[in-house]
Amino acid sequence: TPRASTVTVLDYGAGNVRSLENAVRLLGHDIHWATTPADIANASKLIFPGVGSFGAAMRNLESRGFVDPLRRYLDADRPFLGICLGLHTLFEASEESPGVPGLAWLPGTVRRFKGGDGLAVPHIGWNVAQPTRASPLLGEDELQRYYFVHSFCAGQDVAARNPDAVLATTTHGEEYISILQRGSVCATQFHPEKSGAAGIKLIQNFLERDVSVQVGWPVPKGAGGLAKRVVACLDVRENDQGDLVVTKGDQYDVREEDGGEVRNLGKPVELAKRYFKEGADEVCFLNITSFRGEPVGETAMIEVLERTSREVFVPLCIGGGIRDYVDKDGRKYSALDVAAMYFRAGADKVSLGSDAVYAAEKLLASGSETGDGASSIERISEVYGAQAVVISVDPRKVFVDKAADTAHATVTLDDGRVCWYQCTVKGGREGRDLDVVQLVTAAERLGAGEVLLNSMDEDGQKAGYDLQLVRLVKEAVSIPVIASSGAGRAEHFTECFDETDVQAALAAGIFHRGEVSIGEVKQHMRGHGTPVRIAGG
Ligand code: 1PR
Repeated sequence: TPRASTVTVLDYGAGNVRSLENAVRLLGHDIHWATTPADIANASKLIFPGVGSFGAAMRNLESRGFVDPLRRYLDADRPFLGICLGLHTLFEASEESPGVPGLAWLPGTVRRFKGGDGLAVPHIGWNVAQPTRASPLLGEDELQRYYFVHSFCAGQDVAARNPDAVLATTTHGEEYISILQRGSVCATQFHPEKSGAAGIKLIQNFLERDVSVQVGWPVPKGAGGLAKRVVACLDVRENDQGDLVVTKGDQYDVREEDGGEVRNLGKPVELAKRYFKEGADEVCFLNITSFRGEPVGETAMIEVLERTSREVFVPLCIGGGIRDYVDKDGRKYSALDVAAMYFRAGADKVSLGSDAVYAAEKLLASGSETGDGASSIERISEVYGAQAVVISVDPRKVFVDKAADTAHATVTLDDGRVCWYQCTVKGGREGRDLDVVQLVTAAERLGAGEVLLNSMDEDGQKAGYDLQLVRLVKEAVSIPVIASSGAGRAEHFTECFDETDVQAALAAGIFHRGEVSIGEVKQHMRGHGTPVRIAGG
């Protein structure tokens, strides 16, 4: 029987549970992985971090004989914390997997976000959970922002049928249940293990308190809505001595003047930790020379992820080298195998650069609206969900005399010149006959959940984001877009958020060189009235 300080976790191997494990261990508790129905019956505290799809989660519970013991556990009002799908499965059904019955501990059906009106779905990012009452689960804290990533929610109809179980609601176009609690059974739509100090606190409250006790603390109130995210990006590669370093290019050239040494701006794990402490909403690692080597041989990147996820409790994205390949011994790896390895190591999302370009080209050549299921975007998205698949776009301007000279989508710059944005592969080394709009729309159709939009022209220039490029891409898709390349001052972030609808802005050089800190960017955003998450307050 697990000790009191041991929490039992239901895992079925689909996605990143490492961060949850790391959060529990950070708090000084042990984890017991449930493998048999008896493990559930014997648990003193149970966490169900649902990942994947509703149908897959329920099938998995069925096949392990977990459904009845779980229902008995819930009916006995024993301490339970469901996360994300772990909240959805408490209901009768979900539109995500029609016909699949849930645990039906509460009545209602989980539905897809209505979307529309420029509302990005999936709902990705830091949003406010507005409590409806006080609970030891939340403590006496101020209103908090937590990290959400989902396309389905328990909406108002479900809330109306279960008023006593709604502990907090969040709004993304519509209001829905973001924290559920009845007695000792709790569930969050967001990921507390990815929600910085606020999320760790919630997990601690669940583990160390009797959350079913009635308390009369004041209930905080405030404005909700999705915060604009500030993302720190670390371009990682080996230097000439063979050490993994964070480097930074000038229009993608990462060597010192005249082809000298690879610029070294620090160690990946140390920098990621610093950015987490400063309040980064997300950390992105790009393995920028992976196309040269064998991705599965890149054990150093895996170690970086494993070490980072022990101390950094915000979403981690990794890109570079996620594609099918054959190693020197003739062994085949799929892009899905490579991605799976990174998810196991602590990544929440993977980003695809070159491979997304090839997949888009293939889709366009086929003349079909939908893919054949074979591309890396489709396969990873099917198993891990669209929100786990980012495409990283590396465009550069190609000038033409007039728009009619090219079949590609063009923009007219302030100086009157006309250009289109050409997609490149292999870290910008090779241009393709594909423009950014073609790439992002095809990738969205294939199942990508987010766009990381770089600019080869603006990279490292510190002159601000290419707002025309950002608008062009943002208007072409409904998935979230992260603007990247060119940030030189805090004002560039607010300018980008004012003038485009992007959900996030990323920077690298200014953070690495300490010219502007993430804290300064966020204070500036707050002063400017841009919705922002200020870590710890
Ligand atoms: O093609 O799937 O193997 O992925 C390769 C990945 O590596 C892509 O995501 C590609 O963007 C990235 N990459 C390849 N070469 C470089 C390079 O710089 N030589 N880096 C590179 C991309 C751009 C951003 C940078 C922003 C912000 N670097 O990551 O952080 O431009 O910089 P700034 O704030 O300093 O202006 P695959």
